Amino acid sequence: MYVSPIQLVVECNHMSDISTQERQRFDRDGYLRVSGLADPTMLSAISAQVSAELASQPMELEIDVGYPGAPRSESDRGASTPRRLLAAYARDGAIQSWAGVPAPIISRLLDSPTVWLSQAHHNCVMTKYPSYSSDTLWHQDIRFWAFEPPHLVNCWLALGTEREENGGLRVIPGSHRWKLDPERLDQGCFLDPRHPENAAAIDASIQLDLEPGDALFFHAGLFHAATRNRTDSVKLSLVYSYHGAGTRPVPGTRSAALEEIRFDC
Ligand SMILES: O=C(O)CCC(=O)C(=O)O
Repeated sequence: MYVSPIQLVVECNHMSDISTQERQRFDRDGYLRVSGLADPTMLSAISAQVSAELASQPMELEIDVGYPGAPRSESDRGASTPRRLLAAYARDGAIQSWAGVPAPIISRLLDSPTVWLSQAHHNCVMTKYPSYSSDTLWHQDIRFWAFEPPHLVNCWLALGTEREENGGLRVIPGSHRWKLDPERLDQGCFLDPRHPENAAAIDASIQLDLEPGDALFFHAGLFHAATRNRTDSVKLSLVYSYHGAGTRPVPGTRSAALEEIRFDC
């Protein structure tokens, strides 16, 4: 059941903004990197809270996603490796306060004075541990979400350095604008890399390196992928998803199951 979110209205943090050129680049490419959006004080507060909660429920495990490289069964080594700390916004503290910082940028990207944070999707700290992490194949986040129209933007905050070797994100620029032939997808709705059009698009993909405190905004329809973490340190990223006033979760679906948080920008 969709619960009216009216009582959860939060003021935007007006310190963050983007230029017209950045907005145009986002429309064209489907992503925008904003360096140092989390200042050092905010970043260390978020990182301290995340470190303190690394073992706290609710969480999703690598074994639950079952991606290539993940432990297969509960008796496998690494079976208890976390993949995501869930319900991030409800964890309060710095993790929650952060949600207001990207909101004015989302407002500009979606051309909507009000923006809504979905607690039903992402709303998590992505954890990527050495040894037992997995590969995320090429996908659009929106594939299993139900919003009309399906315009959402993720804000991915890097708590540490993100590179190819620790499983940082790759994207296919402009793929959020594709009119996609369903034959290009496999049964899990991942891009089938054997399809010639997909192979060419994957060749043109780019790695998005991030520094601690950088925020990556990307459209939920943008194809992205990431490998497992081949370093010795865990990679941590705080991820929220937002939509504007013209988009609503479809009643009766998982996307409408949790209250949304409204930001007036
Ligand atoms: O960190 C990764 O492997 C990518 C995660 C991702 O794209 C997702 O959960 O939608």
